[in-house]
Amino acid sequence: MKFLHTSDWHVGRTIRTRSRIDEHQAVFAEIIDIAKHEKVDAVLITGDVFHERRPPLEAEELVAQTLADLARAQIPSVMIPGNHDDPYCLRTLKPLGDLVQVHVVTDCNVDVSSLIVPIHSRNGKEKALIGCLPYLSPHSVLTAAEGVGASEDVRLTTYQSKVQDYFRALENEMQRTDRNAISLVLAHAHLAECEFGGGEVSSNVFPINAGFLPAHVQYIALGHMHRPQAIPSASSQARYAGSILQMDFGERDQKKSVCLIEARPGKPASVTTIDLNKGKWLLRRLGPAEEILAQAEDFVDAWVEVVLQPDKRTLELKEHVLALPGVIALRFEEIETKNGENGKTWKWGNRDRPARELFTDYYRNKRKNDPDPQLLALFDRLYQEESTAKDEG
Ligand SMILES: [Mn+2]
Repeated sequence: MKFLHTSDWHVGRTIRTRSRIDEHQAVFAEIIDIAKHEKVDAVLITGDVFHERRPPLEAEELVAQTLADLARAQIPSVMIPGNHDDPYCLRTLKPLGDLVQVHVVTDCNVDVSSLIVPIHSRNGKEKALIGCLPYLSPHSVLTAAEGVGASEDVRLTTYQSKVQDYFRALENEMQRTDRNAISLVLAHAHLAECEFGGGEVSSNVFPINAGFLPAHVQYIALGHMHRPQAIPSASSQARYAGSILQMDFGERDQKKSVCLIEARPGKPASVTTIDLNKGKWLLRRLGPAEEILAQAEDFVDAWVEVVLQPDKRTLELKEHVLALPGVIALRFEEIETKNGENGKTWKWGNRDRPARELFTDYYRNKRKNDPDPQLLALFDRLYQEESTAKDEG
């Protein structure tokens, strides 16, 4: 049987306030074409379907449309929520989805059998079991007693052992249901040994180890990391399909793809990746304003972050650079300069300096003395609160 694994759609995501819904639409058309062309038996979607817990209506509409297109082509789909998704939001797709083989698994019920979706091959001769583990948030896994008052280490190990239990129960149940079926597992998780490859590392997602993953299934479809990658340390064949668009400038060098899995009962699956070509490229261009303006042609089908090297024409040309189509961010190159007075090295631009240090500088500058420790502690606390609130989860 053949399956297409795709992940981290993040529909509704904007880039510097610009909509990307057209790009999502184009890349979904591309994915549907691949699924049809390869005649896959199902499309597997491993979470972060939406970027926000309350996605904009146009995002919901596009996801419903995409799943309907697959259903119309007689291609079942299996979907789990990721850490960005609100399971309740995905559950709204379920009542109608159930009628057309759009399988949405959102709840880690006590009844493990509800996490297993059977898929039959087109000729009806083969059967696959898709074991689904929706994203397990620490909040939903740790009871109040285990959460409150426990140290971070204890919370982490308690969480990890529970996730391991879930995987074990799922694998056992799959074997019990049908030992001879093709076995695939879907999960959305942060594997500690992997490279994130995106700008969204969240402190609210606890890492797990590849050793927790089921050891005797034919393929584990993973979601969360935006860089497509295999997990060599896992006992079963496992992959992150990665996101389908370059989501932010941190992903600008990544070619995006989907995974094609071909599996026969009892044999190792063969896995290949198929490149995705729709969506804009994210570019970062460094140089003096005049040079950047000369590259305008390259920016037509891209989102561009410009890093200006200041020169005598910068002020005059900066607005023209910002007005180029595709340019959505502009900053200045950080240049090290020697401060004559005390010989200290300062960076031109403060992006890499800790906030506390910047605040201290500001305070010294205004008040001509150092901030007292109480004030610094207050600053730290407020800064922490503010940064956590901004955390994308
Ligand atoms: Mn994601």
